[in-house]
Amino acid sequence: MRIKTLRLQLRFLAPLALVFAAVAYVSLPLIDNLMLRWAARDLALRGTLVANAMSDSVARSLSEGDLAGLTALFERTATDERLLGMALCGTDGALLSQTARLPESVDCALVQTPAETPGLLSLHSGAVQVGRHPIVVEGVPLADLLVVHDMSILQRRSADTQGYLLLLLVGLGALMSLITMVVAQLSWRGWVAGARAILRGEGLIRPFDRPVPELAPLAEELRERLRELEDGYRRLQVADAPWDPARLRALLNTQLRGDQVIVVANREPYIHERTDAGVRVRRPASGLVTAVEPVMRACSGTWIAHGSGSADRDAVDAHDRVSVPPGQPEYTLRRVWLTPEEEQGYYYGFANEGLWPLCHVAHVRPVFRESDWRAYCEVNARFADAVVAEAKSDDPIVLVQDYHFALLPAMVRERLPRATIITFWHIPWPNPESFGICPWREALVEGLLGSTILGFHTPTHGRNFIETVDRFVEARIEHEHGIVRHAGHDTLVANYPISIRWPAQQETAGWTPVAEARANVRQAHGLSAQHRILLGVDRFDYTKGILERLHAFERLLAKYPEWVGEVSLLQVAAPTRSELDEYQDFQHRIHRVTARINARHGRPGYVPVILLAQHHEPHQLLDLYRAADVCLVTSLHDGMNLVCKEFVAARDDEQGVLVLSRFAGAARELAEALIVNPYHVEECADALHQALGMSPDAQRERMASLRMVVREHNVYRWAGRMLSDTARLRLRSRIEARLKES
Ligand code: GDG
Repeated sequence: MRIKTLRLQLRFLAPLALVFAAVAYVSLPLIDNLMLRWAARDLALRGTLVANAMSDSVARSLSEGDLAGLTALFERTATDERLLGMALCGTDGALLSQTARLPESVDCALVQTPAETPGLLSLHSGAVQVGRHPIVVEGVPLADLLVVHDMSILQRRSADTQGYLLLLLVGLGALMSLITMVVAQLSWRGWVAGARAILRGEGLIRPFDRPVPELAPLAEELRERLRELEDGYRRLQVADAPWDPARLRALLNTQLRGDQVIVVANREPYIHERTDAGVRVRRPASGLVTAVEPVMRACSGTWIAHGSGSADRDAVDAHDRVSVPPGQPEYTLRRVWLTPEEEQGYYYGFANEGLWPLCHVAHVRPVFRESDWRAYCEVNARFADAVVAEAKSDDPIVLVQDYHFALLPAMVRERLPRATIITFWHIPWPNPESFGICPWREALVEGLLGSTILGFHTPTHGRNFIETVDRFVEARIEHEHGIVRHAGHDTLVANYPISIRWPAQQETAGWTPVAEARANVRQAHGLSAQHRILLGVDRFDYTKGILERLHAFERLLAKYPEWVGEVSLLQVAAPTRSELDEYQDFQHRIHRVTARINARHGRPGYVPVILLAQHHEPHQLLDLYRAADVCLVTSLHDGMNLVCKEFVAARDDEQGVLVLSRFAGAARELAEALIVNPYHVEECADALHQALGMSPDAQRERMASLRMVVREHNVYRWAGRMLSDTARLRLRSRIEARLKES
């Protein structure tokens, strides 16, 4: 830092010194010349005075013919060290008298030379000056008095003066440079401190930060401009070119070139299971995995997850790593092992019995146990260890996924302060009143504030989070820009609606044609070719509104009996968290209600509700989506919901109707769906009736519009927007670091 400052100052001082040298070079001879001329004029005047004073004596001596007395007078007068001698010349040029020391070069012939300066005849070799002074008595010129001055004294003085002047100029220059340096140093420090404070988002108004008052208005202006630029940049992103894997890869290879990406998620994307037929690799039913996997493929990073499969340990190397996808490796999966107790406390307990119902506000009471909380803290710390171990530099990009890791961002931030931590909260964030019932609300919020970016699906969830921060922790909030400053660190709270991978053309070319899929699915369930299918695909979770869906369907059959025997509800309910009582109770209840509806409206050859409570392979789901007439998404509260987007993507025939809960994040984007309140049974039954009766043209119109939205708002856009913001913030912190260095 010191060397840089010195170099900077030298760069500034060198030209200043040059300017001073030039001034001295030009001005000294001029000053010298001027002073000589002044001195010559002075001497001429002095000569005139001497001549005037002597004119009477000269006249008398001449009239008396006393030339000897005149010479004696001249000798006395010429004792002055500056007078070299005197001579008296007649008007005819004859020498009448002279002092002994008169230089040889001076004689009365000079009297004939015309004078340029009155009284001044000439300067001889620069060393003497001769003054000619006529002696006039009563108007009659009698003679000319030559007074010879010694100029060498003047030249010596001039040299002395030059020396003093030079010294003065050097002294002045040095003084000015010193003052300039001090002023520059002070203002540079002030500017740097000011700029740093602005970039840190502190502004210049922190009382403990030595404010620079003169910079305050400028700082405000600067910050405002920066924010406007950033906002404009983000707005531009909304309307720009479509996102696809190539664009995402380009972003990673250019703006984030060489930066390591580490994902932390509870769920692993590939589970190795031991079966009778050997080890089998299973893909979990998870919206998160569906969304994050394509990003990892594009950037070849490391995914850290809980190794939950029975054959997981057999598949990893000595560092608990395995390359995935199996057979065509594109990125690394790093498994973290948990004991059954840890899994029980952290995953089933705190995350799924506590945070899940707390954030979904789905009328299931959250359970908070001290032991679960302890396990949650310990497991978060374990995963933070894994992140630090996997990091190849001190500033990796860490993508933290979901409510299982609320404490991890602050833990990683503490050990890798320069890391860019992007946390995505896949579920809703409730209002502060609801969140406030959690005994560890402050710790959770502070943990999340270790993130560089905290992402939610919708602006409402983000706003709820900021209000929660406002209510429970000490932080400075810039509402307009979604920035929270806590513990000297900024977190950008923003919304990034998640989505799915839009299928490529070569992929859709391999799909079973719709007519064939319709026929296959109907045949598999013993339904006639014309039978209508309402489809539900969910994890078997109480937040998904499966019970409300059954009630709506039951109401449809009661209110519009023409559909009885014509339409069935085919519900896929993938097993999930079945270890928990709440889930077991819920799943039993669904089975009971299903049985009741089937008993009430079913008849031989007609099963109103077909409940498929088992895991399905992705290609099976695809066939179901393509075979359905209506897809039902009736979540009571859902961060986004990917099933509705998968349904839309599957319908390249532009047929099929989507009925969508207004409480799913997806309802914000998919306005062409039939939007319903799942708690309103009558409204839902009417929507089902409307969907079943919708003409193919009306279906096409809505589906085409929905497809356009999902194609554009795909998962690459979700990741791309987050990573673009990441790149922007990393650039910003690099500039900030450079400023700190200077
Ligand atoms: C969370 C948020 C948010 C379902 N059954 C099977 C199966 N699935 C797949 C679906 C879909 C995924 O699971 C479910 O995604 P969702 O988005 O509906 O919901 P969550 O799992 O609750 O996910 C949610 C999501 O995170 C992403 O941020 O949208 O709001 O709650 O992809 O197709 N997949 C397979 N077999 C099944 O039986 N293979």
